[in-house]
Amino acid sequence: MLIRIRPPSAVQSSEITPESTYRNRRRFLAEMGIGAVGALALSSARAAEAPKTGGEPLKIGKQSKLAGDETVTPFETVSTYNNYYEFGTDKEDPSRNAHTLKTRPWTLSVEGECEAPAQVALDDLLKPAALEERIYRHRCVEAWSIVVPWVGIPLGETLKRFKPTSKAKYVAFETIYDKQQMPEARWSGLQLPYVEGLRIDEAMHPLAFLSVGMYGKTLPNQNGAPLRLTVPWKYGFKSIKSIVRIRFVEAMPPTTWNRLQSSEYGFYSNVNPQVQHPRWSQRSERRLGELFKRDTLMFNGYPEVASLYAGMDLKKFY
Ligand SMILES: Nc1nc2c(c(=O)[nH]1)N[C@H]1C(S)=C(S)[C@@H](COP(=O)(O)O)O[C@H]1N2
Ligand SMILES: [Mo]
Repeated sequence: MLIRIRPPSAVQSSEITPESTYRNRRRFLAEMGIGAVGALALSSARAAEAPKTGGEPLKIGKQSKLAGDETVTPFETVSTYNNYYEFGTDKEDPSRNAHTLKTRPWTLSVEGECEAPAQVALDDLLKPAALEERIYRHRCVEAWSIVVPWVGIPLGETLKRFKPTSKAKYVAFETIYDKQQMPEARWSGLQLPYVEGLRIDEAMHPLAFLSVGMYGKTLPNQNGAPLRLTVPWKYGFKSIKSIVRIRFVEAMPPTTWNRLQSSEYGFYSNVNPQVQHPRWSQRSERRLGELFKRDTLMFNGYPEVASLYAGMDLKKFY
């Protein structure tokens, strides 16, 4: 998002040929109008370059369309245009590299200011609650947006099971960090593990969601398998991927992009067309797959969260 630190040796001549072949083949197929299915049938080599991960069907109890009539972005786009810096800084890197992440078994540690801290296996976290599908708009600070049918569980109800105390004013989240499984991470330019945070009332808001799947199936690794945060009224970087730790805390926790450049990335990071960013317009956005820009909406079109910020100067608390 901000910087790309890559030593010259990171681009080896051995990599250049397959990379350009890959791009050319994609462009060729796109120009021929051959869709994803045709492309895969045509070229098993391409499948090896862009591994598809995740993908076990999930049982869905309840469905909510929370993006109006807006068209769902194709799975092919959402699973190949990603930010997941631990697997590379180019949009196509995570879909090619994230297969090295081992997502089973997975344990989530819930700690800090709560009466019932626990280490929970992912399956146990999911058992009591029926899985929901929620179609949300999702906007990156880089001025692109997508509409995704996520599958998961409400964040607030899940957190309540661990009985946060009155000292729990914020919730801190942490991504797995394993250099062996994430060999590209050393070039990310980020201090890792990736961390994010919400104020407790934001985390308890019914729109805040923990996703375990999308498009009816378990998450591809590049989209944050096996468990990622989804907060649709905030910029994409708040939606931390592959979460291993959740901590209830009294003080505002650090967040990865704020640590890197606090003038550009605040703690709140609510989608707000009135607060400008030095490098990307926050007034409008391009929905991936669409030609014309759309106006960016306050709170990304989720005005029901406005009461969380009553009386706050959102230009100051960006
Ligand atoms: N661990 C981790 N989580 C992350 C990121 C990252 O680099 N590492 N990128 C963030 C950013 S900038 C965005 S826009 C979203 C992208 O989510 P998506 O790939 O599912 O669309 O993931 C967020 N979560
Ligand atoms: Mo982003």
